[in-house]
Amino acid sequence: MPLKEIQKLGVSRLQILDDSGVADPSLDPGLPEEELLRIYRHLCLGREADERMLKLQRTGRMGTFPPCSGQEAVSVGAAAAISEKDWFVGAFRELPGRLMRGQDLVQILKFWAGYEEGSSYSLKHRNLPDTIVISSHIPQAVGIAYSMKLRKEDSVVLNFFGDGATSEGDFHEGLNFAAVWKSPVVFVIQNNGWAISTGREKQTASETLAQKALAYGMPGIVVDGNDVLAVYSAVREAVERARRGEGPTLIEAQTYRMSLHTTADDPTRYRKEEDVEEWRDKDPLKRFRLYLENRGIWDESRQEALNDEIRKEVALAVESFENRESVRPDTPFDHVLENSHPELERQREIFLQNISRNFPAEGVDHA
Ligand SMILES: Cc1ncc(C[n+]2csc(CCOP(=O)(O)OP(=O)(O)O)c2C)c(N)n1
Repeated sequence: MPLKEIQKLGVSRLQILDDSGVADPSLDPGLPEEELLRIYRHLCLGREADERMLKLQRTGRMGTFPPCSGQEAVSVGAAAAISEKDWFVGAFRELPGRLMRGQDLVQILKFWAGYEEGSSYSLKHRNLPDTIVISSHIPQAVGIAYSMKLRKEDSVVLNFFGDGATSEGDFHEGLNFAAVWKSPVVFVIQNNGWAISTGREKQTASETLAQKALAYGMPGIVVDGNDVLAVYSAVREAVERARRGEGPTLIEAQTYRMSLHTTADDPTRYRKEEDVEEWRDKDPLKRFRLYLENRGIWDESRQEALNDEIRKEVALAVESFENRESVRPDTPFDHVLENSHPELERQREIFLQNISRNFPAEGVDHA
């Protein structure tokens, strides 16, 4: 009996802007000028904040953090494609998108400096905090999306994670349920080529990460992750699909981690400088700036004005962060459960005693 092909599985790749910033006219999403400039502003703001945080960490004024330089177009393009009623469930390399979603930079600085206040925030903007435990937020994103569906809210969840996260159990469980429940969620893989020092090809034999979608019964697409218009368009289409009740989509945004995994990492131990150089020419900021210039809505003087404005904005946030009131070291105990608990209070007491014993000079205020 002859073999009959019963399924055709295809994965496409979307790119709209070429390296010189020229858009394919048949694919250009035709965004209004104001929105194009808002997108560019957040790409630049994200870069400035990221570079500033690296300097703060290097001078001992902030804790370990994961830089996102080079990956700005993914979270900004995706954030531009959702609205205020939608949820933003990021991992930890979405700083520019978080800023676009109205998250306060001072709070982000506190988070990476290890202050509990950095994690305790209202869900007014519908952004969830950074997640360090890889892929643990995927089932949560699916749960939020499913609850939106049950409540008949017209809201979609945008969920980011790295290429390494697609090898974790939570990814598979999350995607499986999302598809079965037709949850309105858009999964965006920030495929930056590396999971710390593990290269993409060492952790999965899949030719693309987007093809993993097909196993779960949802569409998967690859986009050029350094092309902000391509990311925007792919997410926009997936969001519209989700709003129509047609369920989730998996988007693989191909980008590159130009910087360190975290400030505790030394990438020269495991990757070639030539690879990094090759990607430098594909800088998402450079490419989008050329696009704006080609359209006649950007020039050097506007760039200088923007640089000035952004530098001031970031400097103000840093100043406010550095002038913060000191916080009680036991604040994490306030947030473990909704209400306090005798065992938790006992542990809090032991913790405070240990601090007093080990750091008497700090003069910890137990009040
Ligand atoms: C469950 C879990 N396992 C291991 C780690 C340690 N860890 C931190 S980041 C990282 C790599 C993540 O790679 P990827 O998902 O590609 O995201 P990227 O860091 O490249 O943005 C690992 C293994 C962790 N945080 N959580």
